[in-house]
Amino acid sequence: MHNFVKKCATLVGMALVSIPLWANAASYKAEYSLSVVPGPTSGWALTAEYFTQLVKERSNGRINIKVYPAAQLMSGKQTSEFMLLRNGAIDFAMASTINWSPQIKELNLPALPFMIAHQPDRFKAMDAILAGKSGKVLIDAVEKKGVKFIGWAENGFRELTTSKGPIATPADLKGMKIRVVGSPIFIETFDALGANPVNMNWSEATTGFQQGLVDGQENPTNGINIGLKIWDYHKFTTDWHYIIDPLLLCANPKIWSGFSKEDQQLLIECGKDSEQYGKALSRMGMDDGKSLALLQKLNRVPAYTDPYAEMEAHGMTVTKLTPEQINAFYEVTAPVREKWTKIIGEDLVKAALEDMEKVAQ
Ligand code: X2X
Repeated sequence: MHNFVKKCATLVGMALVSIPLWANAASYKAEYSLSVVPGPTSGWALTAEYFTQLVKERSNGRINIKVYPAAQLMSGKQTSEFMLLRNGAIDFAMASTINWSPQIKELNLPALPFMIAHQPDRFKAMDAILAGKSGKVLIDAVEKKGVKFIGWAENGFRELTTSKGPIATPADLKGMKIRVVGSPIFIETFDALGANPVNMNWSEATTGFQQGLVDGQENPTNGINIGLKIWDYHKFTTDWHYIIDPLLLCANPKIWSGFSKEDQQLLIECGKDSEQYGKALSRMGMDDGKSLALLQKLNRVPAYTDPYAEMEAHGMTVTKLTPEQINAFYEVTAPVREKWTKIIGEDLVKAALEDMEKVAQ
């Protein structure tokens, strides 16, 4: 009898808990879209897939999000992603600060050439920005422009790959055609380096590499270059860490406010876990082993574990710049940092330098 009463009480309790969930689920979309610019083999798309899997599992299938890689939702035009998310044509995006920087000037901060590369530990410096005062300014700037910020992830530090090389000094880059994203700071940075920047959407870039329209490009090693088999086009890579693009996981505000408070919290928690996974994918083989250990724990280790050995095994020459060599690039790009510090906001750049200072030994 006692057991029977207990069972009834549990059933009643379950019903009480479940009713609001059913009520909410009824107003949810059967499927939400999530935009990603590069293709499905990128660390970025894998991070987005991981996020949607976590959300599906933890919501017991109530929230279904489908990843649309390869800039499908904006016909390849990556710098229009922000507007499409804001106006509701896209529900969620895991987006690069680079692609949104034409609309949100503060997002040029991590693209200030060699600013983070110049720090003693670039990963710690990036994390300090995201967790610090300057990160808060970035989030506020994004939200003020009309989308809901959920969390960070990482495409990675962008390294140079070229068909001619090796590149170890600014002089080596002279006159080389380098594909860049259509965001003005890139054109100015590569101009300052003496190169010949060519603005091209990522959707057309691989064909451009194949046809030799450009001599090089810049993208993260783990995040993009290895998945793309960049060695089919470029046999040289230079580790110069010149900028990084953190990824912003965001939602259209109407879509966001359609979720219950509990589900909003669930999405934020899934975002935090996918940030850890995405950063580990981006940093694997480049840190003290922490990233690989996390990927092993998650049982999600890529087919290779040493990115440099992987590239060399495919015939690439890897040039890892010393801090002194990076400094030469840092000096040449000083005018770009000066000009863009004014555009981004002097207070924001100062806050970022202070955030990074706190973790520099
Ligand atoms: O276009 C690029 O280089 C990429 C894929 O990294 C971005 O979307 C910023």
